[in-house]
Amino acid sequence: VKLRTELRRALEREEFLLYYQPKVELRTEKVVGAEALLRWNRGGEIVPPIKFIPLLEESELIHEVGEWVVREACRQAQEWRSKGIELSIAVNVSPLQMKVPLFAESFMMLIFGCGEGSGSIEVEITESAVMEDVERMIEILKILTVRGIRTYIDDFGTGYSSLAYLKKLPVYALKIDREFVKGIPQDEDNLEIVKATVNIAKSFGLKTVAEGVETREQAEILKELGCDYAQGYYFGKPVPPEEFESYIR
Ligand code: G
Ligand code: G
Ligand code: MN
Ligand code: NA
Repeated sequence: VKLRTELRRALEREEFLLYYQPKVELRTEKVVGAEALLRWNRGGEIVPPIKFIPLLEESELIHEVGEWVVREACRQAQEWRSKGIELSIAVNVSPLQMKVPLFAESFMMLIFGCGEGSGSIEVEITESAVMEDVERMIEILKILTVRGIRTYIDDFGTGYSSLAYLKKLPVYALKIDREFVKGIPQDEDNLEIVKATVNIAKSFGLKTVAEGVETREQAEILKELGCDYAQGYYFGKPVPPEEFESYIR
């Protein structure tokens, strides 16, 4: 209603912005990438995505905003590269965006149109989005993978994928939902879930990213379990690009 009109204006007035959260390689403790997370600067108040992404999705604006996210991530990757900061940037893609015919082809054209080769932009798709239409998602993921885009299954463990599909999914990595990382190592159930997920991923040749890592102890344990990457407040919260840059330096 009113908020919807405001959101359309927000796009025109360039009130959307991307925050960045570091992704760390556990083995080396190096920041290898960043996840781009959408925010809305509504007259100085920073609005989180849960407050407006559902509205963008209802109003079809998600397509335009989704394109803006990719172009902005490309621009940021180029700016950072020119400053000697080499990072991959992962963007989140709504299941509605992927329902558009030729999504993968359009996505690649968008990136190349920004003068960005593949390799620096990555894609995150939630497990539940994948499970909505597995066969189509496999085709999309195949195209992105062949073109050199690393793809991630987000919120893994919450979306009921079957092992049969997991074997067929052409993705780079599973992002273990932070619900399962919470409370480890004291939470033994979660610890077992994380262990099992890392091992299943390994047997299918997939990398793993642990989300929601909040302590040094958790980072150490995940590394010992063979988890490849981690994100979470222990390494860094999502922050505006300038802050991310000073964090990297
Ligand atoms: O930044 P925060 O942790 O509040 O993000 C909450 C959720 O919002 C994330 O899990 C992510 O799935 C979603 N989200 C963040 N940015 C984007 C975006 O650019 N596009 C889409 N579709 N979802 C996003
Ligand atoms: O679902 P997705 O992973 O895309 O969204 C990330 C969300 O999780 C963001 O809203 C971010 O603020 C939040 N987040 C990231 N790291 C942590 C963490 O270590 N602890 C908690 N509680 N939330 C986190
Ligand atoms: Mn994500
Ligand atoms: Na998540």
